[in-house]
Amino acid sequence: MAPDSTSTNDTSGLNRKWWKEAVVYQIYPRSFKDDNGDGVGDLKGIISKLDYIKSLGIDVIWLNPVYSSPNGDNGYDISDYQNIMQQFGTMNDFDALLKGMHERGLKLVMDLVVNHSSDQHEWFKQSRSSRTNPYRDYYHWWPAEKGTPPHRYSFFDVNNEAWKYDSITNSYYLHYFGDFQPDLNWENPKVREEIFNMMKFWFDKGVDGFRMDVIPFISKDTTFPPLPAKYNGNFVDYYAHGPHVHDYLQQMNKEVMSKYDVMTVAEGIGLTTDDAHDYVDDDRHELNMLYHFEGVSLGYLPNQFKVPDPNGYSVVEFKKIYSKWDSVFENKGWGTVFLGNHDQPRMVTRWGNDSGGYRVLSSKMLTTFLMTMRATPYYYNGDELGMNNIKFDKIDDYRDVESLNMYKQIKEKGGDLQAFLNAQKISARDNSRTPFQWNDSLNAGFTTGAPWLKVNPNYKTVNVEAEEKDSNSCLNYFKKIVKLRKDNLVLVYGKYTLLDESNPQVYAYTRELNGTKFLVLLNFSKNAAIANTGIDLTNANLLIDNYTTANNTAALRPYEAAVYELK
Ligand code: TEU
Repeated sequence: MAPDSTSTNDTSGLNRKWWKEAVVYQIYPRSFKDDNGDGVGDLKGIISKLDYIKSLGIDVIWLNPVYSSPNGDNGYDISDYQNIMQQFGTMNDFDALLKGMHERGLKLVMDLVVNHSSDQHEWFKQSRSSRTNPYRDYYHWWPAEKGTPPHRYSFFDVNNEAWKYDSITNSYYLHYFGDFQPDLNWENPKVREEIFNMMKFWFDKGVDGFRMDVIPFISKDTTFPPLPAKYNGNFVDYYAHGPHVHDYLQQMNKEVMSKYDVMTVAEGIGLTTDDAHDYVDDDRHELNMLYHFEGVSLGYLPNQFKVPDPNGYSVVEFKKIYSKWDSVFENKGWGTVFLGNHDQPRMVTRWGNDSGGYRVLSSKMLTTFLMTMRATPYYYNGDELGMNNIKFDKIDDYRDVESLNMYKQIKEKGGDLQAFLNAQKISARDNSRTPFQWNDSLNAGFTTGAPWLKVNPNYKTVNVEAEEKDSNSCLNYFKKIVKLRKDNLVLVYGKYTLLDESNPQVYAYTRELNGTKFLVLLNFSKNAAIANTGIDLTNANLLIDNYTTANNTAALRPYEAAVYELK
């Protein structure tokens, strides 16, 4: 297909693009469906469920990494970028998966993890072997005779130290994540060339895009100056978003993306609204979209590791953040919206209410939010079932390197382990990584073996088979609202206007396009609430409501979500 072609004949003035109109559905392959009974999801498993995926009405699938990996961080530590992880299958399986998706009109977006590789990658094995090895400059090394390198924070290191001493060459190497995930040196043109060729390999196979892992981290100040005394923990300033990030992305676009009709989305860690346009505006020739962390960071206590505020989060703040990010792209660029992914807890637990009988209602309410914003929605597998956090009691149940190493760190420092475990019940990544719930048989129909991570015991009732039969299920609601979005361009491109800004319970907004006007009312609380929009709803046309009975008033029931067309 021609580069930059649109999905439509664009006479609308909307700058229409297929990736703006798409609903992206994220599949976590490790937990989706296990075909061979080893307890780990695989590509054949996904192939066996393609009809289910198609039935959702979504257009694009983002697949977490499936490349060869020792799995220190579930595939985010890649040892061969052009091969498939053994546990997941073979390249033939991959080709069959891509074919099966394309036959169904589904597009496939892969994960691009190029800030770091695995320490088992051949490049790193060579690099660490001697100071004169041709691969030495593929990574960041600090010779020990220069003294201890200036501190850099590492996400998954037990001591949060990103420099690791390697005795083979008496040097330290840099790892912003686990010590098994050495950072690649993007300053080296050979590294960039290798990565661009690898991207072409996948695009030539027909892959439709990349989600780019921690992409603002690829450029760093490689003189690694000591952190200033005033350092406030802002990654963007000292760790990432370095002097060449835009040069590298422009080079990548020119040499790779510009030659294909594909979509790209940055994991925009640390990026603010001030940075956004430089990454995604058409005339920058870099990426198409980014997803920011401002929304999902709300409601955690400051300066602590993902500890939820006991008072919950402020709905007024929530509205402010999403409205601000909408306005950034009012005239240029394009946004994204998400509430869950493999790094986040389950959406309904974190942003809705998974207790007191509110799981289904609040889950549908959040889905309504995601499907009615002016941004491409990224929807995480299992959220369409209203899956919630498993909330492990013991550290032994966790598999995630982030949780395990943070536990070790707190233990070594003599910190409060119980408080950590309590917080993890809300915020740990493994909450969203539990096996997908297909039916009420053994292990939720995910595997016939021993699942790599425990299955949420609520699978007996929360599962695809049961929800397909229930017209009021989360699943059927999801299909309905996806269709509503796909059928109404106003939900994609229409102007967004926030109403009743200071209402602490209700999120209300209109969407408008060419004379069509929709009103979205969302009660984010378990109490009844009034939406003070000043709009008379008597004659409004109710398009969807998460309660079975229509309402047509400003009075909202607990976690009610309603979308109206205004006459
Ligand atoms: O995530 C980067 C990242 O920001 C996370 O480490 C995040 O900060 C953390 O989950 C918050 O607790 C990406 C991937 O999405 C993640 O799965 C990987 O572990 C990480 O990069 C390293 O590749």
